[in-house]
Amino acid sequence: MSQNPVLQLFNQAAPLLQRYLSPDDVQQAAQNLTAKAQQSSPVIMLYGLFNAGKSTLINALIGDEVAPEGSVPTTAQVQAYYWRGYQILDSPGMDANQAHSATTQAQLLQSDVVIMVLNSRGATEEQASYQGILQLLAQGRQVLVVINNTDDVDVASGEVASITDAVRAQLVQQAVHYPANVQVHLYALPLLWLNARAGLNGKLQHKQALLDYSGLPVFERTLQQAIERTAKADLLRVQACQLQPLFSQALQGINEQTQPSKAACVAEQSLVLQQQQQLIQGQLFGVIQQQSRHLKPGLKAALQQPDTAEHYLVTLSAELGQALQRAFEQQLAPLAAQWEQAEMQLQANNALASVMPECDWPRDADNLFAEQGQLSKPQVAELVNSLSRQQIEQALAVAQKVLPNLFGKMAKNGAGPLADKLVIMKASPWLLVIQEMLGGVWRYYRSQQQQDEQVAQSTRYQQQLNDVVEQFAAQYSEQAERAVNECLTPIFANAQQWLTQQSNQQDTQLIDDQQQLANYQHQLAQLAA
Ligand SMILES: Nc1nc2c(ncn2[C@@H]2O[C@H](COP(=O)(O)OP(=O)(O)OP(=O)(O)O)[C@@H](O)[C@H]2O)c(=O)[nH]1
Ligand SMILES: [Mg+2]
Repeated sequence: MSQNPVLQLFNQAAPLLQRYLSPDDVQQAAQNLTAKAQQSSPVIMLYGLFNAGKSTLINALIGDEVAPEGSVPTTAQVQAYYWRGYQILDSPGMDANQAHSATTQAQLLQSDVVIMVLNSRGATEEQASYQGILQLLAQGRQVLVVINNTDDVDVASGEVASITDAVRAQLVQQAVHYPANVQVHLYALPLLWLNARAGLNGKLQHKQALLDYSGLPVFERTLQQAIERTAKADLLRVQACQLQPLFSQALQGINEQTQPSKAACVAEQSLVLQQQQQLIQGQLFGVIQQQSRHLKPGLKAALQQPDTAEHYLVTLSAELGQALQRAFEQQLAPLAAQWEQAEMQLQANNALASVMPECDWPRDADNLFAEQGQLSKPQVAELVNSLSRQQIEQALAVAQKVLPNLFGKMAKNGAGPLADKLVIMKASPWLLVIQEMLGGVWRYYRSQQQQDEQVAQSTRYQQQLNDVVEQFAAQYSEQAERAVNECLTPIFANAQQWLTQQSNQQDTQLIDDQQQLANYQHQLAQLAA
């Protein structure tokens, strides 16, 4: 059995087929092939609508009333008989009922010579039978068409010839929808008239004239020839033909998962991420600009009231930081939902298992997607905390450059210790940066005041105070925007990178399978040729 090259090829391809087809389909094909590989002579099957006379024809061939006949749907399952040593199968009418037709179709795949029985009364209108015939021819199967029951037609007026011509014309007309080889097979297709009942009676009553009239002897010769044409090599070829749709189906399954649908899906998600990043950034920058505008009058008033200034600065810094955090939180919530949706879409596409990047940020994906997609405070804090020491140092360096007066003192001590402090505390770097900056403003103001009490009351000092407030507002905007970017960029960059990685990984596997399957398909086509 393992010598059978079709079976061998199938066994090789089976693990791959299973990845893209239902287990039932693959198992069914395996069973059919194994059964077929064990068979040494062709199987003949009678096929057609109910009441066509299939069972009567079996009886006529055998010369005995072995198969039950009837004017209602009679044959309920495929039944095997023997004619000249060959297995001949009677089948339920293909239109009888769903269960019966399913049995018939399954058995049809296993048969090598198919006798399509048409009832002379409706022969010119049997669309389903024509389709069946053309499909069988497309599979390279031996087919004989029988128009049965001459009792119902007017032989003398030439009705036999006109029905035959009409049936053949219908077949030729519909064959244009099938591969070119079908039309070639069609010209050689035997289309015979028969009176099965007369044939049976002729045999039973030993009446040669009746037998000759029935057309049975001609039919039997034609059948014998068809069987002889079905050599062993043909049996193998039929098996290979039967397997071809299964391979094509699997290849289609792979194609569905690869370009363009999956690539389009990944590209779509990538675009969604980009848009989301821009949107969130824009919203947060809006918040920052608003904050920066509003803080100026209060800050200026506060710096002129030494008693309450310190308290005001602490409150202001906390409020600014918290407002920004809230905005960030609000903006990230839809993002979480978006990612969840992206994940679902990609899963539906069977391409990716999960869209959450396995990266440092966010460190805990499950936490990020807490119930109802809401972000909790600690989760946002974690995002914010991811500002690196380097990033904080950069922020301080900028602050020193833009506000040399405010951060002049710090320059002497060096930015390092302050950065260390921020990194260690990490409760909320934005808050701390803001506090530190406001502290700088405060320290500057105090030192100016101590150096020259009079100057503090002067116009020049008022001017300086304005400058400080303006500078602080500008510096705050720049710092906060930078912090927002530094938080958002890695989140999105990681998500994008992860998407690409997953997509490439999947593609490699799919492309390998695709090539392998195409290779198997080529081998199968050679066996089917
Ligand atoms: N007069 C005449 N009657 C026929 C002929 N062939 C079949 N019949 C009758 O037509 C009826 C249906 O025949 P069956 O052989 O049972 O038809 P079938 O195709 O097997 O039908 P199902 O098993 O139901 O699918 C029976 O009553 C047969 O006796 C024929 O050539 N001449
Ligand atoms: Mg029957």
